[in-house]
Amino acid sequence: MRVFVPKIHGLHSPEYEFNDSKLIKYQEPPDRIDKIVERLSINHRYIVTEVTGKEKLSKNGVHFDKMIEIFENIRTDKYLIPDTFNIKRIEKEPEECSAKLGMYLFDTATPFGPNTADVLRNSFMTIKEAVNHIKKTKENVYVAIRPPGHHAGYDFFGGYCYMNNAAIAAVRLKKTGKVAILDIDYHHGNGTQDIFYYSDVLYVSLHADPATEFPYYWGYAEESGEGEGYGYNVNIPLARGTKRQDYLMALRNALEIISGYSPTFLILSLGLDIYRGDPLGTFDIDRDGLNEIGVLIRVLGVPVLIVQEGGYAIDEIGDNIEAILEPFS
Ligand code: OKP
Ligand code: ZN
Repeated sequence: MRVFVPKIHGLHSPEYEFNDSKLIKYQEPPDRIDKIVERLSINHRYIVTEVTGKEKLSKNGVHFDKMIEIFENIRTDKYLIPDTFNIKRIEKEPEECSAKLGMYLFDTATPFGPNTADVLRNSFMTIKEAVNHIKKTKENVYVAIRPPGHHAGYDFFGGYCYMNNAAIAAVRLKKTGKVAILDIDYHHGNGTQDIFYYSDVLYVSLHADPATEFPYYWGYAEESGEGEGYGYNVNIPLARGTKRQDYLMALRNALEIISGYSPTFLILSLGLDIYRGDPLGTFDIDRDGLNEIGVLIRVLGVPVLIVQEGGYAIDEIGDNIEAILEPFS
């Protein structure tokens, strides 16, 4: 299987995030992806391509222009964590960079640094190359990318995410067929849901119940989509501590819905934070469980674009990625 990696992702590397009323070490560091790439590079089933190119963010096809313009124009010598949020959503732009970011940011875990915009430009190019490859070959592709994307909506960002990698791919793939997105990250993909809420791109998410887990204000089962999108948003919230067998049962239901939609392409938002040893998750899914998840999804027989989202058990991330990708490779 082909693997695409944004070459300069490591230039986005905040030191801290503000979490649970404390300043803590940033939980989404470069070695997440470095460890994955290191492992797949020595496995003959994978051909790893580092993407060096960059693409202007304005052509992303998904996000609100004003938010993207702010990303393009931030000038800073340190990682900014805004302290004020635009909950009234006024459109006037303040002068201070931190306050500009606060217009669209929804949490305190998403610092914006000197090279963040450049890394996003490189991410965008990487997504485009992966999309071109799957379009041309109809073969499964894996994008080993960070920062992740599924919490970035049309006009908001947060949860370590700035731009929605999976959504950017979906919009492009939609030009040649029907697209479904399956999100198995531990956290609800509120950004992806938001972007496709009014459209018939099918979004199905298995995630921890928002009543107890981030992102708290999205991800309930009654959020079904609206207008053209009605019925095409499917949330399956699961209790903290959900065990492998219960998870797999819920996954079979999710796959039944996807199979009924007959997509031309499937995008898999892959969060390895469903693994039992993950510091941010609580699900009880072991490494064999990850492999079984891969097997069940693979059985759909649809070409899959796999996009990396979360996964913070860094010492085990190499073993975990191999376990889940093996059926697709
Ligand atoms: C990103 B992805 C909870 C704070 C949560 C952000 C978590 C982002 C997860 N009190 N902080 O979905 O893996
Ligand atoms: Zn997550």
